[in-house]
Amino acid sequence: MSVRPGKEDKFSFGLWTVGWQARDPFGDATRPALDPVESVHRLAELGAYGVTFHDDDLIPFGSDDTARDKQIARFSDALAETGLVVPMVTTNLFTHPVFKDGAFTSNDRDIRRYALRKVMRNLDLAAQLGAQTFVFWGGREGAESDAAKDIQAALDRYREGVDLLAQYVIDRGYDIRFAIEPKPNEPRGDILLPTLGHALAFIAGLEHGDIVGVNPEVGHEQMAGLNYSAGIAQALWAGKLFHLDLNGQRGIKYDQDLIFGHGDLVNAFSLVDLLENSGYDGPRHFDYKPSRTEDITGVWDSAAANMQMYLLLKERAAAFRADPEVAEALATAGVPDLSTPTLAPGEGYAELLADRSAFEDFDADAAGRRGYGFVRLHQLALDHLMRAR
Ligand SMILES: [Mn+2]
Repeated sequence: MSVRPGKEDKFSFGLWTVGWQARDPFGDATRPALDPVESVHRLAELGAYGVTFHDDDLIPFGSDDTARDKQIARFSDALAETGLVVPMVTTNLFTHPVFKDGAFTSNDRDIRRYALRKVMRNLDLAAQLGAQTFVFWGGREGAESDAAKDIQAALDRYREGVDLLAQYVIDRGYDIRFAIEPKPNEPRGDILLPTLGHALAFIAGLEHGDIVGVNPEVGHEQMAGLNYSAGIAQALWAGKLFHLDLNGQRGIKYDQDLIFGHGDLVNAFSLVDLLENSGYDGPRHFDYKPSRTEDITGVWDSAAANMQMYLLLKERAAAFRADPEVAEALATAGVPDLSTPTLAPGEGYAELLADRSAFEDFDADAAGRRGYGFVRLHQLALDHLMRAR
């Protein structure tokens, strides 16, 4: 099959992904710095439609206004030349030592105020470049020891910060929505809003929660031992899937940031099957790291591999859904039946109580003997995934 991606596939990459110089806690950089302008051109050639960045990926921290404006102009020219768009922008609130105890939730009030100003400046840039999603990954919002952080106060400050920034976006008339990216740990020992579920609960308590959703990342949820595609389904159900970060992870360990599908392939299959049938029309954004062993050729090979994995899985998922035997297995499993409301139209608990067939005459033993055929259904999915059908 052809796996040549096109702009209609809506693949996007962070500048920090292909631009990662492969510095890790144990070793120095193995690759030279990449000019963001070159990344834009190479990603466009490979078939991506979008590029995303943290402020500091594009404009080195501490640049003066002249240098900042020049870099934004160079980047804008590259976007115009390639047709690449900027669907999402995010803020680096984690690299500089000032953020070592967090940004919105630092114990130091001056640092909290500085962080909000850094984000406001970056929101202006995001609006200027046409980004419609602004991601908040609070990697330093957390602690290593319980006594060091008053969690309830930290959540108050987190809410204060996000609501203030949302008010700023609303007052400026920016067409921007926020997406919170959960992660359980790394770099902090424990991070606030550690999972998708924590983030959804936090959003429900915001004043401006209507413009705040989530940006779940494959590896981050899997680092917590959670089922990513099931979490994405809940985010869709809540109307809160504003963006997502695709990559690969193998189990509960450090954040591997592997290529999409190079971790839990079966869950990646169910994710693509879900996304492609969900009506989600946002970017398919890759947040991965080219392995430290790769040279620059390997970097671009790895970028292409992410897109190839997605398109292969999309093709396999379509074949799965088109197979009449799968349709029959789904029916046997009762999957479509779950969409039928448990009560009939107009029924309430009084009618349910009056329905003897629901309880008094219900044969629980007979119903308990039913086989659902879930194993056969799952094997059919794996047959399609492995192209055995
Ligand atoms: Mn991410």
